Amino acid sequence: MNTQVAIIGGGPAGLLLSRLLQLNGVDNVVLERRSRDYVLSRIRAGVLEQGLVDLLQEADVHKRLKAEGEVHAGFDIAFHGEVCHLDLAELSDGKTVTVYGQTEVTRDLYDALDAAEATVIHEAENVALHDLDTDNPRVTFELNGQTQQLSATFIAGCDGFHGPSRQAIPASVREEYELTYPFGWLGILSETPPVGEELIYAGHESGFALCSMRSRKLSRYYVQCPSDDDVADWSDDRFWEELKSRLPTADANALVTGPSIEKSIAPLRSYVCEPMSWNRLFLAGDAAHIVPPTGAKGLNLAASDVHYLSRAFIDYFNKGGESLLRDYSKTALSRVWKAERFSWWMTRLLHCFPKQNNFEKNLQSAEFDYLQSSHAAKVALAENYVGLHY
Ligand code: RFL
Ligand code: PHB
Repeated sequence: MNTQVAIIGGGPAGLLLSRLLQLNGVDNVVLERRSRDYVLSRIRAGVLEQGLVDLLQEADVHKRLKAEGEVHAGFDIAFHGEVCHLDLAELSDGKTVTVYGQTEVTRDLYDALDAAEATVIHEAENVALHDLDTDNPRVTFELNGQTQQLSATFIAGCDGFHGPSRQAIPASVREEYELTYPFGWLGILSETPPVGEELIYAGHESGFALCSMRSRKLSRYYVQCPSDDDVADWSDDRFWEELKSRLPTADANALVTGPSIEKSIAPLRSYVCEPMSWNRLFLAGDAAHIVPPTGAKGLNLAASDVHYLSRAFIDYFNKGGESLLRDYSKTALSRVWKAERFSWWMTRLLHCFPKQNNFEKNLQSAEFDYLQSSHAAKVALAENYVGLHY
């Protein structure tokens, strides 16, 4: 098999890249390790920046998003019971975010790719990258027990944090920057109406909590927990009790509880790999970087990478331009580091750090007081939350 761009990974980054390339006449093949049902069963992000919404419109996969997605013009940050409202629209010249599940974005992309008869190969096992520093890079994989080969002009590594693409950059070239946090997020999905119209991020002495949603009937809630906690130890009752104890009283009283339909623990990590490209290989999304979910930036960063990378491939194949590909890593990393900074800042503001001393606790309180009292601080938060321009 031969193609112009071999895309490893059929998550949101890989599928969106495939769709944008296909609409611009660039031939590509997606290789995904999992089944489609498995990919569509993963509950992940929920908050889309306007930049991603625009990109989904460009990819012509926006109709359901426009009909079912909820535009949010603000959210609350609570700290030890005090509430600060962020009017995103007022603070950022009318910009907003859209609440629409990553699972639905993925489903819409699959539907569009199917309709266009794009090649997405599922359950491709033992994917391996070869000859990246030659003009003829290749990917080998196993499908139904048979070894197959895909030759391409370029390879796009969109295979998430645990995929093989990043590892194909020699260790002598790769710089890795990493912070791990001594806690995770326990998340549940429940068929209950959300506690309010907008998201609530809450910092509390026993830990962070987040009230989010997928629709008017489906809620998504998170509580900070020790990273080695076992999800089996968290009954629904224990979860609801913990969540309530961390929310401002009015929100705790308004909370509608019910059985969870999904429950999982995600570790928190900040990570960047530099460079994001090496010879014929280009990384995008979680394959190159991870942010803690506090700022809702992971999926949105995957989207901005795909924006830069799709333009670079299209320019190369349709006009012979090489400069966008050459500059891809530098261009993408400049936005990545700003999102890393913001996600780290919001995580530090709202979480309980086990070894935090009183000085650090007072700094956290001062940070929240400053946010509450300063228009400039609110503008800075809003500018980052709605997403920096790309
Ligand atoms: P993905 O989604 O991990 O997709 C990578 C795909 O590659 C496949 N793969 C392979 N394929 C072939 N061969 C191999 N050897 C392979 N190894 C892996 C995988 O099966 C998968 O299908 O990465 P991508 O596309 O870069 O997308 C990134 C986003 O998924 C991620 O950043 C977000 O979900 C992060 N995130 C959030 N981001 C936001 O922008 N807003 C949010 O509100 C938000 N909330 C979240 C989140 C992530 C969370 N977790 C679970 C860490 C909330 C949570 C709880
Ligand atoms: C979610 O709805 O899953 C969600 C929302 C906001 C975040 C993280 C996750 O910051």
